[in-house]
Amino acid sequence: MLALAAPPAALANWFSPEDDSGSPNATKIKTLYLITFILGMIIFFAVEGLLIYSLVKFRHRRRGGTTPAQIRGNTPLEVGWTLGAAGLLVILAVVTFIFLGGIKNPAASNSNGFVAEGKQDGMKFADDGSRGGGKLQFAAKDQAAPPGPANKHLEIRVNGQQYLWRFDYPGSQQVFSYHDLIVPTGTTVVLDITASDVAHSWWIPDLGGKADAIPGHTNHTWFRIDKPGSYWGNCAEFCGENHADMTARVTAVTPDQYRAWLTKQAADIKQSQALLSLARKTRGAGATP
Ligand SMILES: [Cu+2]
Repeated sequence: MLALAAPPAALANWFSPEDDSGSPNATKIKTLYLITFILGMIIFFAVEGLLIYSLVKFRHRRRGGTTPAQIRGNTPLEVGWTLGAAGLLVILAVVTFIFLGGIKNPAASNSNGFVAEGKQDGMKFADDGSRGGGKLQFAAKDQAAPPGPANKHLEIRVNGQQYLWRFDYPGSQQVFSYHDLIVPTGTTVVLDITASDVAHSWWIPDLGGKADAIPGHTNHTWFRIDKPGSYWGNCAEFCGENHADMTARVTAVTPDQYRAWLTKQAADIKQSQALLSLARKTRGAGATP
């Protein structure tokens, strides 16, 4: 009972994965989990119920009562539950493979999603090695590109580093952010995940499964948020003494707000770089960097 009280504190639901964002992969993970869970519960209650019923009904009575029939082996029953269990495994395997494609492969953006202006080859990250028939590194999942034109989805680079996440956004200007990832709603967001020091793991429970962030390799995952809101997660791979502080927040805003945020963030970055350069110059040559 105490263990059951713990899941909410671990950012999970009571007995199923979260999917509050409406991201198709998160929803499919939850549905697959529930199908498996319900099948398991049916078997659990059938077996335990029969066991408890038999224990009570055929218990030894001190006075009177006849000794119940003593049965040693029953071939039809034994064959039956062996085939039944095998059949159940086949059903679970088939259902899993039906859902797996939709969890792994990105869905298309919604019609009201973000459309980058004139986004073509120039806006793709140059060293993304695993997409479009390029080289495939062993830690990378061979994930299909989202359906639809290239300007209809967003490819964001995620870098795990002790102890924060950095996000690099595609576009003609340099835009990056730390800890907070801003994305447009209704748009398929593909993450190219890597790390620059030790192994980390990207995980926002509401947006789907985990993806390892491994130095020297790029892993991919994706999500599509249909509901504006903020979704929290933690680094899911112990990465050092401040691992617990390595949180991330994904905030979904409307495509218009996203466009406005991109412009402002680019301007803020430019301004802070200019101020830094000015500060260095006014400190004069020979000052500590
Ligand atoms: Cu970490």
